[in-house]
Amino acid sequence: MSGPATHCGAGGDPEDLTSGGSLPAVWREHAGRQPDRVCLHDPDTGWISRGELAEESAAVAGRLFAAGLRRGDRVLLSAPAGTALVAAHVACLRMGLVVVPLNAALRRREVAHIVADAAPRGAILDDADMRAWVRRAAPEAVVCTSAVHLRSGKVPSLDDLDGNEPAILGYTSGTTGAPKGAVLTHANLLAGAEALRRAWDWRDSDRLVLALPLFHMHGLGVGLHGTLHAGAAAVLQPSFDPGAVIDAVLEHRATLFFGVPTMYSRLVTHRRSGELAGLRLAVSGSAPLAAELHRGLEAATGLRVLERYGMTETVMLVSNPLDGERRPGSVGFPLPGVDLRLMAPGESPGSAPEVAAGMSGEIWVRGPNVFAGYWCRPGTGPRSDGWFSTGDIARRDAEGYLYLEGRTTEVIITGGLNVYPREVEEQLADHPAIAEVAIAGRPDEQWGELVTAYVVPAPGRRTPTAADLRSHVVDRLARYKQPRAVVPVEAIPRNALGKVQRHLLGEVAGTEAAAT
Ligand code: MCA
Repeated sequence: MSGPATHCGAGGDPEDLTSGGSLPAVWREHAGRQPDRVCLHDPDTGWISRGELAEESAAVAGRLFAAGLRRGDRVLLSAPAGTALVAAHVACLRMGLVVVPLNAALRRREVAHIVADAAPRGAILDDADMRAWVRRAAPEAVVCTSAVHLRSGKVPSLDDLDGNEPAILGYTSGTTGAPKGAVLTHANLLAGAEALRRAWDWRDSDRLVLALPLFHMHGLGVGLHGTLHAGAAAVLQPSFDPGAVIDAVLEHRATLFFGVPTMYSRLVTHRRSGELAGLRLAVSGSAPLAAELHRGLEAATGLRVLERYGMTETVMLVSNPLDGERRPGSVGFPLPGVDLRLMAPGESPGSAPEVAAGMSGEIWVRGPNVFAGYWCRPGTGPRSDGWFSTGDIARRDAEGYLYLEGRTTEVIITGGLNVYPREVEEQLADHPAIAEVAIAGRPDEQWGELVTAYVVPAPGRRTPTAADLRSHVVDRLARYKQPRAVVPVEAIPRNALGKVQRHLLGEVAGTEAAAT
């Protein structure tokens, strides 16, 4: 390579990433051109075509409209991946409703927070508990298991969206422990999908095995939107099972697979992992892929996994090249349209030049994919000039490859899901056997990091086990946020201001009391 590369993927003018108008406008064009071409496979109902998805989503839009939902209204969506969920999602986007995807693992307290914040007027929720919680928290909202249970009605105006209209409210936690909603516009979603189409040469002949949940940016904004935008097809799986993924790759002659590192660590040890060799591209994201796992996958399958980096707030930002070297441990180069700068602590674009090559800096980004801001939190999110500080730290090597090195926030990433220590600590603080508790991630081969509780036991009490702590928070925290290990400590290390020094927790730890 001659000199540092700046962008990943095949050319194109970054400015025209949103020239299609909106995802629904592009989908409509695909359906109009080749209505019979298949686009989604559901394990229960089989393939549906572009035309069928267009018809089905229009019918759902008619039902939602008849139920009183109007442009700009927020609608909670949560169900296992399948064509019914996709039709509901597509219907909402087509008629200008704002989708609020909900992780099915969330518990009552977590759901109540989102309902209070987003003030939804509708909810399509597969889980009965979730429906009951939402009904209690938002008695006026239209709540149903599936849109087919709503009365049918006249189809409202579809696909005539302005790029600046909100499309998705994606809840993501912050250092405060209270999740906030990232407002992604139609232009953001389109720019995100178009950048990936160009970078990964996503073609209408591609078939993706999609075993990621459709309530996070990875499965939804990358997997589903990318597929429909490219006019390609996806084989949906309601949960991740390595054998089922391999079967689907063979049966449907799939060309693409996207996963989090925990999925790849399970695939690599599967006795039939070699049968993934037919894929043209396997992509990893949401958490760092260990260089060793990258090499192990190549040995087992012949695939050089392509690692990329993104966030709920920005769709995708950086990717290893499709053609050219994919470096283990690196996330590659900025995607088309993404302006990226590495800034020294306390500096920001405009206030100082970038850090020198080889030096670490905080990642700042700008581009048509970067979200509009956090819902109802003026003054937060991107600056008025569009720059957004990601909270991630990285360095570039001499050839421009980007390496993630850490975070300015304290988020733990377990199995590709973000957990914020403060939120877990707040829920454990009233446990009777706990005097003090601090939460941190511990390295783990399968999960990446394990949510670990460092506990100072209350006087006269034994250190609680991980099972004790889990049962204490069973109704308050999704299972993936619950501590998997407990380490007794004599004191929680704090700085002069009383702030927990999480990086020192490992050093003050005594004997481990319990782990799962
Ligand atoms: C499940 N469990 C977990 C997790 N998932 N614990 C910690 N971390 C997790 N991620 C719990 C289960 O509740 C269960 O607990 C126990 O672990 C074993 O469950 P198991 O059946 O083995 O797990 P699974 O159902 O197979 O799920 C593992 C998974 C899943 C497939 C890796 O976590 C997953 O789909 N992760 C991907 C999430 C994702 O889409 N992230 C993208 C975020 P118990 O035994 O107590 O019941 S978007 C993003 O990050 C950005 C934008 C980006 O760049 O992509």
